[in-house]
Amino acid sequence: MKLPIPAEEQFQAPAHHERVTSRIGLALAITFTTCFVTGLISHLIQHPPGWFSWPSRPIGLYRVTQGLHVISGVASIPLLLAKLWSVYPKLFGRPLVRSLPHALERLSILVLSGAAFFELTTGLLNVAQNYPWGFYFPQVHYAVAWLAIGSILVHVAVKLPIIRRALSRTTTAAEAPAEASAEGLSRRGFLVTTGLATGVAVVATAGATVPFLRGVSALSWRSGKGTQDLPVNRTAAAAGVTWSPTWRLSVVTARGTMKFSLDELRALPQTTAELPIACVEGWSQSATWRGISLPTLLKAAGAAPGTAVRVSSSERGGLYGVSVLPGEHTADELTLLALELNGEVLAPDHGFPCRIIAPNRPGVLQTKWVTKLEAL
Ligand SMILES: Nc1nc2c(c(=O)[nH]1)N[C@H]1C(S)=C(S)[C@@H](COP(=O)(O)O)O[C@H]1N2
Ligand SMILES: [Mo]
Repeated sequence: MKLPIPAEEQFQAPAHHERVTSRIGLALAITFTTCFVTGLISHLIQHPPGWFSWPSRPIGLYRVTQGLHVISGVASIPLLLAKLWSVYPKLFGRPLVRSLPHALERLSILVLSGAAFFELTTGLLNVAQNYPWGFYFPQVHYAVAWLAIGSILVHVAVKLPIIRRALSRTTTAAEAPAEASAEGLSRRGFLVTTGLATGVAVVATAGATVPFLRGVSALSWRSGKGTQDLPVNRTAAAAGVTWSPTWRLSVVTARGTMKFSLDELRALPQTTAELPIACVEGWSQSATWRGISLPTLLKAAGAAPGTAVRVSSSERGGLYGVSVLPGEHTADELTLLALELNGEVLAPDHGFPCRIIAPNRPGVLQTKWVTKLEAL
């Protein structure tokens, strides 16, 4: 039996009109670009090339860029679905391949949809801390982002004449009656529905990073809850770390290695600061930290503030047991080797006996269970 395949021209619903496609495309271009740029920033901070430096102030900037990354990614999901719905009759266009440029255009759309879909699903699963794949998420998510943005640029360039025409406001007299008599959801109706779905998706997740939305964010993960009023990303048990009274902090400088017991650290001048943890996975939360500022500690050990420092933890085998504090951060009085959180001694899950907490840094670099600092 042969199934009747409809021709492209037979899809008459207003949702498939090029003006709808272009409007949603424009919204998608904005959310995707925001997502790409903020993602790139996050990647550069975590893997800084020589030319890149990230300031330690304002303290909450990364909280904003990474919050935007997750929110714009979430907003892109309903927009992408609506866009695909709006253009899917094109998939029925025949003949399948008309010319070489046409074939390339179809291929680029395949790459574009695949890459965009991959980015949004892996990103969302990462936010939900669900890792059903065997690859190292950040690298693949980063590589495919370039594929997505590249194919978007090609796509926009190819479609520019149509986009121009569709976004110019005048409705021709010939079009107006067709729009008025169209059955089902009108163009406006489809756009409004898409906008609402996007708004709901954003509000349902944004509470993870925007405090006043917490009450309405049904899908907001782990904000507000947790030991000492702060979410825990990796517990001491999961990291396999234990502590004994013989513990010492090693500070390695050009002058040699100095060792500090916990009591000796407590005897150094302490600084209190209100700083957020801004997890790359999207949640962020502010807390009150108390400990030794890095400039103070470096001076006590005989090194100059502003020297880059490698931070190692007692965690073995984890991906986040080591980080590097660049000079911008070791010179900042608000970069702390924290001993206390919200007025109490650090809980084991938050990094007892001491952890790094620095302004304007991804959470993943706020190393817990610190045992060694090396001036580089
Ligand atoms: N040693 C070590 N430090 C770590 C981690 C880790 O897995 N191991 N996770 C990091 C991540 S991803 C985040 S978001 C913060 C969370 O800190 P918290 O668990 O105290 O909220 O700790 C960071 N410090
Ligand atoms: Mo994190």
